[in-house]
Amino acid sequence: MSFPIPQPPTIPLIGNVTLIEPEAPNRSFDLLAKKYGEIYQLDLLGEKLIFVSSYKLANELSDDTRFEKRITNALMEVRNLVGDALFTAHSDEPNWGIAHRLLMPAFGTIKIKGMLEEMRDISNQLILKWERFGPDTVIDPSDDFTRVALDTIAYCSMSYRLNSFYREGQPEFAVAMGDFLTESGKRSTRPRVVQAVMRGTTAKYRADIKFMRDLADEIVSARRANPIEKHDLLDTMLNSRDPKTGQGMSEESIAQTLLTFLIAGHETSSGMMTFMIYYLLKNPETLRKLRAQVDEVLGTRPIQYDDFAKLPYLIAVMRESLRLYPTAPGRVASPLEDTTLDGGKFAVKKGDSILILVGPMQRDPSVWGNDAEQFRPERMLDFEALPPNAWQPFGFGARGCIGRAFAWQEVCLVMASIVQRFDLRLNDPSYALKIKQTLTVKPADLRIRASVRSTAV
Ligand code: MNH
Repeated sequence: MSFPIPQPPTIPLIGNVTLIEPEAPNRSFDLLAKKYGEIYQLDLLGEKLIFVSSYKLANELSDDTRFEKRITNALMEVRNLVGDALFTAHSDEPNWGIAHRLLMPAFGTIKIKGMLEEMRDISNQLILKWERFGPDTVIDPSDDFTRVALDTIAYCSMSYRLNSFYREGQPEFAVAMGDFLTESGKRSTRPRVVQAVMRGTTAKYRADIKFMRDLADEIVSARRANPIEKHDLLDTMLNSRDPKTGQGMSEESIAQTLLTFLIAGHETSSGMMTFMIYYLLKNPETLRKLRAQVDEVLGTRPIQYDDFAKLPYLIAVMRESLRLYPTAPGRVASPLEDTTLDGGKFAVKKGDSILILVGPMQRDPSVWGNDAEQFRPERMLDFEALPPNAWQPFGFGARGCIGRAFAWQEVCLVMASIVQRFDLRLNDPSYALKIKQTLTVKPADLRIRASVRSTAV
């Protein structure tokens, strides 16, 4: 006997769409999970979307013999820029397999280790900027982490300098990208009739797409014409072949994949670092312990690759931040056949979209205990003891994050360097966490001050 999946009352034609805050859909989804429980469904403009927020159900959905990733809503719109490149590919699109097999080795730990000095080049730009600003300047960490993340991925993947630290405001490219992602999200919740009359918005959306595509095409063709010595990701894409089919990637596909790295690799990492700053400043004891470890391992010398493994408390802080706020807050699993969840309790159909709310899932008290809502990095020190799929901020299986080792090294480097170098404080000690959502989530309006440590060892 299966139970109906709970659903709030609907309005004809538009369904449940009025329940969703357009500026912060995930907050609405999370609140609805509190009200309707571990599984509920919504009708969003005629499309059914099922939401899951318990560990038990999310773990069951983490089985790629029964479920596959499905591209819905905002990700469908992101295809307007990047088509079938890795992140937004439908599971059966051949370009996904080609790019995946060709690029997996290039994102392995050895290759990422080789990018450390390039990452440091960018990280040092942030450190220098904060040093020169001194304690009297109010810093927007989210803004500077976005500069770091975007410049790092552009420099490491295609040896291209965005030079975001050398400009007033964000570079034109970063603005176009941010506007494009925000608008992609909004388009996916907008009725067609409304969309049709928003000509100005659509024209701007098209112009942003063209601007970014032109830049990516230019970078690819310039490299084709003038090869360089370095084996960066762009070089891998231009010159390797898929071991299975023997096919290379087309120039269009390469340009779309470069843009995908920029999309997938900047807000997620920058949001993560911003959450870490927030949690460290709200938990002085954690910051004190972290700094003690950083001082002990590094002293005043620059961090090296081998140091990462000697900083388990930093890793624990990273994991705990991503547990409470996974910056990519959801992923969609879709049944390969009609099936049931929880031993026959809920019936779901082939092709249904089931959105896993990763934040609520990673706060499930059945896994994390009664203090699940609290920031406590100590719980991550025994990471291997966690049940399978309980911590899943990088997604699952073959469609999980390809850039995980990249992001991990980048965040370790930047955060260790900051803690080593600066005393930090909140500009407004009473700051209360507010979330800003685009495709990803991050703290809104967080401001800090940084002074070079007087007590540095
Ligand atoms: Mn990343 C997929 C989270 C950093 C490139 N990434 C995913 C998914 C999650 C994710 C979750 C799966 C999404 C889904 O199922 O729909 N990614 C993160 C987080 C960080 C991150 C939390 C940083 C913190 N990602 C990066 C970086 C890069 C990158 C850095 C690039 C250098 N991610 C990708 C790509 C995919 C992806 C590409 C798509 C993989 C695929 O479908 O084959």
